Amino acid sequence: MDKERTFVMIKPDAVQRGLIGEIVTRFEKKGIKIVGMKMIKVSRELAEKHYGVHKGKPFFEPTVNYIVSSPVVAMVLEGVNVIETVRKMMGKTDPQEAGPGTIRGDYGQFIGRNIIHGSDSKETAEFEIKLWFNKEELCDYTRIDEEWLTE
Ligand code: IDP
Ligand code: MG
Repeated sequence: MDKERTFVMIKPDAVQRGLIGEIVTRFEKKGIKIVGMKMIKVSRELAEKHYGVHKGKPFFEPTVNYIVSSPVVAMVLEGVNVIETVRKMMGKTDPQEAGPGTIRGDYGQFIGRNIIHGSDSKETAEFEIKLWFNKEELCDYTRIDEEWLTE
């Protein structure tokens, strides 16, 4: 089983509402490995690059304004099928539609303040990890519970 990496961002509303720990804990307890993590005040340039695929859409400017409004926690997570697993754990983009038990479903109410970002494909993950992290900021290591995660 091949491991992959994904980019996750705990967005400004979640940082402001004291949800960093709750969210990180969910990934840790699932057995997903954190290989990079930092808090940053995002520049407009970085936010615009990150949401570049949405340029021209009505929510582009508001979303960039949201992301630069307060610090975020950026993370790289590693695991088998982690991109899809994280998307499932996050729930649908609109917290009103995200199911209970998902991060957006449990902690958010409105699409413009939806708590968390996670890469949506292998290609996006590769692009976003490179955009947000230097190689030296990512750690290769073994977690002691790894052998107990699989048969
Ligand atoms: P995703 O974050 O689930 O991948 P995308 O459609 O890629 O969803 O949208 C990127 C982000 O833009 C969303 O997470 C949300 O913060 C914001 N966004 C998307 N659609 C809307 C909208 O209709 N109103 C306000 N913000 C939106
Ligand atoms: Mg997206």
